[in-house]
Amino acid sequence: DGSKPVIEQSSYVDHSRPSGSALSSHEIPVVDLSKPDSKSLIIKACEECGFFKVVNHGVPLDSISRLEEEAVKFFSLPLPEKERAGPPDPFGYGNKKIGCNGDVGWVEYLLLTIDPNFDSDKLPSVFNENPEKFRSALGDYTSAVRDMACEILELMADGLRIQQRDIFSKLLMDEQSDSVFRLNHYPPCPELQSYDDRNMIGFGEHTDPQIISVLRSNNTSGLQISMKDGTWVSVPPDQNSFFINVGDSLQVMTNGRFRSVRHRVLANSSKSRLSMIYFGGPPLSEKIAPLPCLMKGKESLYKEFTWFEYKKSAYTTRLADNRLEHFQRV
Ligand code: GA4
Repeated sequence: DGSKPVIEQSSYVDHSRPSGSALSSHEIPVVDLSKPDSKSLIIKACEECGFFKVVNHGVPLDSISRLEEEAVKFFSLPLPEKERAGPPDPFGYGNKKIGCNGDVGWVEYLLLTIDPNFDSDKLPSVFNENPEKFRSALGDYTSAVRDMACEILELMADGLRIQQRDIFSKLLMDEQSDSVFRLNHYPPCPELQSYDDRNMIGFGEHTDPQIISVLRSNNTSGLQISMKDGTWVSVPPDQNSFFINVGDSLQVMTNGRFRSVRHRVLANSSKSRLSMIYFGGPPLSEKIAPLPCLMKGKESLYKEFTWFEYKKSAYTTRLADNRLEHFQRV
């Protein structure tokens, strides 16, 4: 039918003015990975924002565009075909429903594992014409992005004066690492134009449970982050850069020194937004607790838990809930 969603790729100027304070990009910390000051800028950004933009990231542009092309192709399929790849339990296609506790958004998505040992027969058989092409684009992209995430995590460890440089990155490199990958497609929401309330939710506010998240989107706005004082700041889109989120697990490991950032995505009235996010998580059996070398006589703010326990508890919550509350010492 004629209602196939059209996804804009990489090549237009975004004139939309999303709601939320229209602050310019200098509010968002920017880290140039090729500069020697990147380490201190990363620490500052993680403490103040829990969020920053990365330029000169070293991820081959070709690996980004190949995966983007596959994602565009997938989301352009007729709905019944996409639905054959669902529901996302835990991997597969989802539409509007997020998680299983009643959250909804103006979004469709694919949740995927990046574990190469995962039996691909258990994966949705959507990429029927050329599953290999999709798998290889996904594999190339996720390994390049994981390497960049590890470089950043090592700069963090260094910047925090932790002896063991790979204390965080080794968790992502572990064969058992519980990392996931997500492709989100936010179709244009035409009804928005007729309302003054331009706050239609694409993806509701939340923090990411993992250690670190690496996001790349096309040139459509929508992403907002919550500052310490609770104000929402719109993140100007930049298809050539990556955005890093501190996750709940890293907040715990730094005993609250780094901030797990609340963020959300607002729907756009005219442009399609496509984002790809790598969520770097530890092995399920990993104990998540403040690193002793960061405590310096201070008390732990958190009860000890494994990533498995945290994840299990997370899946009983609503998107906007404070998932760490349950693990805080009082
Ligand atoms: C938020 C971060 C990742 O997208 C995700 C999400 C997960 C899901 O979509 O299934 C959750 C959400 C996320 C946190 C709370 C639970 C689980 C939906 C939800 C309501 C894949 C993740 O790991 O946690």
